[in-house]
Amino acid sequence: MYKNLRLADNEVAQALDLEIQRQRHHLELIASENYASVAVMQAMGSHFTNKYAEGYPGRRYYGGCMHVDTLEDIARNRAKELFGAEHANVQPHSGAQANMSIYLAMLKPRDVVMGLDLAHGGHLTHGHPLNSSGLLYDFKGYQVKKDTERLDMDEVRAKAKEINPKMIVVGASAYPRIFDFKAFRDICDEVDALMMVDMAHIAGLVATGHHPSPVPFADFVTTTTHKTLRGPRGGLVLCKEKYAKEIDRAVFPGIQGGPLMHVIAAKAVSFGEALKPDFKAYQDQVIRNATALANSLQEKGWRIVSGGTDNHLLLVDVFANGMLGSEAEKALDKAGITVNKNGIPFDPNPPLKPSGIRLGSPAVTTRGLKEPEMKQVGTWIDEALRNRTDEAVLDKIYKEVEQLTEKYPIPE
Ligand code: DSN
Repeated sequence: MYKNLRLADNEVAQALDLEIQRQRHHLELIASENYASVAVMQAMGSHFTNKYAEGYPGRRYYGGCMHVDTLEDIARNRAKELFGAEHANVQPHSGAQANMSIYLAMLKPRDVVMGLDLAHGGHLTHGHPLNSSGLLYDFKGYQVKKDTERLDMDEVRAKAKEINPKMIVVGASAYPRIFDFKAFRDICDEVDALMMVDMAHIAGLVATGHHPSPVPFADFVTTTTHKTLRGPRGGLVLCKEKYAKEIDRAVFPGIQGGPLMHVIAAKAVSFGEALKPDFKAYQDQVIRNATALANSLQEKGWRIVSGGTDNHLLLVDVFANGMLGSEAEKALDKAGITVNKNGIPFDPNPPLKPSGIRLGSPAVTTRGLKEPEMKQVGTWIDEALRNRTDEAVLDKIYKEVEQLTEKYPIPE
């Protein structure tokens, strides 16, 4: 696929070769990553790269937009069909920009907004003090309950009544349970707040009905397109038709200039893939695999935050077994298993040396792993973490991981 790049620029090609080797031979358990199909990657590396197209189909600031107009309409229509949405904007370059466009369209600086605390599974763009969301708006965090490590809707309601937000942001980067979107809608109605759902992590599961959809309940839904949805890196906004003009204006010219038409092409391809029946089977396996991994680790004495998972990810409290998430991440890297350290709710440790690791099944499921292999992955994780300073054990696991990955190729 990259023959011409190799001829043109060997330095970059060599870095790419090494990355392809890494992707082939490591087990990718980062919950927000996936392997896009060759068709998605080809669309992203296509001649659409060359076109400027500020504006929207039929209303561009440049000539020569007839074919990108067709393309953007295909992408918007597929996104609407996939999620049953009234309006779609496929131009956000990322999830962060998708979120920012909603805030820009609907809020004024210092407006009060509620979002799930980052330390409880939320996201930087849901009000972290160093992110523009936290700098511009007065975000108040809500949290999971200490004993269950799950959201308690009575607590969320009480908090909403206390602070009277203009908007409630729902969604997470590290929450392994189902969101009750109807309960959030009811609370928003009770306090007269707008409801925004950032479904980035679960978008693929929502597309196939494996997680309830926020679309009927929320005023605005944002997502990335590269996580469980398995498309190119990028963002997407869905909203009710009555907000379409304000949202489109916020994306362009509000926060972006020219759209990345090559990425929009790849989004269109991935939405087309997600509309096919085998995507449903894939999401089904994503959940089965996350559950199998959680069970395998639980059986070996690892504490899983909230007791398990309903979706594609799980949080393991490695501190309960005497190590930091950062130490666990490093040891697993040496064993060929890629994860990220992650805070857990009410974490006694700091963010760079937190108590947990986050594991996800989307990428390995794309490769074809099923429950028996996930059980084996759990065994390797257990062995690597218990022998985290023993290079010989980590090296032995690395070789076993490599053998397994040979049997499950990545798309290329
Ligand atoms: N940082 C991404 C994740 O890993 O969940 C979300 O932006």
